[in-house]
Amino acid sequence: ERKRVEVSEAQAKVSIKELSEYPLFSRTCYSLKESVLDPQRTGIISEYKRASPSKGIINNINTVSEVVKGYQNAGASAISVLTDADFFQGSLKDLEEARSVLTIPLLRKEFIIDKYQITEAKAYGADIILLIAACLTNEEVSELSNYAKTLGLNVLLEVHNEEELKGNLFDTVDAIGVNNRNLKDFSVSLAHSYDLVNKIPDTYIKVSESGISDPQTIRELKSIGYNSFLIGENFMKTTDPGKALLE
Ligand code: IGP
Repeated sequence: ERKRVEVSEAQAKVSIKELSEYPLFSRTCYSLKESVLDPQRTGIISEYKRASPSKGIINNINTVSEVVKGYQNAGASAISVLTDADFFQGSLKDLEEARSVLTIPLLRKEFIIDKYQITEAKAYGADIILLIAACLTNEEVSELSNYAKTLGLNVLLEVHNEEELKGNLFDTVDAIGVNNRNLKDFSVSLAHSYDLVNKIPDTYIKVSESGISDPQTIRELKSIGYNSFLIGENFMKTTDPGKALLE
């Protein structure tokens, strides 16, 4: 039986070998850690999010390049671009467009379950991949993060609770993101971030994800130990997302 982490190349139009010949595939990735810890930047990972399953369309006016340039100029430490089409109306083209205007790390925000998607992420200009613990076994997190490292990518592991953290603290993971949004009912609670921060070793960059909408919350999360903040909707729902980050 073919392992799930190997699976999608069999169905793909472009082979892994062909992807590895794309020009962007051979670039050197920016370091997420360095950019997050750079005192000149804000620690914010800001997201280009056109739509979401809970909110529907959030912003279909501002282009990818205008938004991500705005974020970068406003002091974002990294940029997240959704590539999932079904739920978020994103694409690999969005990722590539973001890459072409950025000089900071870029995250491919996707439900990753196999090596093919990681190869694609590199070929389309990502510096960081997301692995969601809720969708993967510990063995899969280990294998996929290892593979990402061989391509020079940074790995952000997303968890919701202690159960998902357990058994996933590999040294091939660079950052741990605590998602404040419950994936089943979309409810948001910062309690997730509060509960887990002390269970994450300090060797990892600690990211609080989702539902963050004011500077006071960021100050609080910083004071309990978070280095980084993943914010999408609060910026995207305005007509000038970069300016929203400045404020
Ligand atoms: C951003 P928000 O509430 O600021 O728009 O959230 C980001 O955390 C969220 O988009 C997200 C996500 C995910 C989306 C976090 N983890 C996994 C898709 C898949």
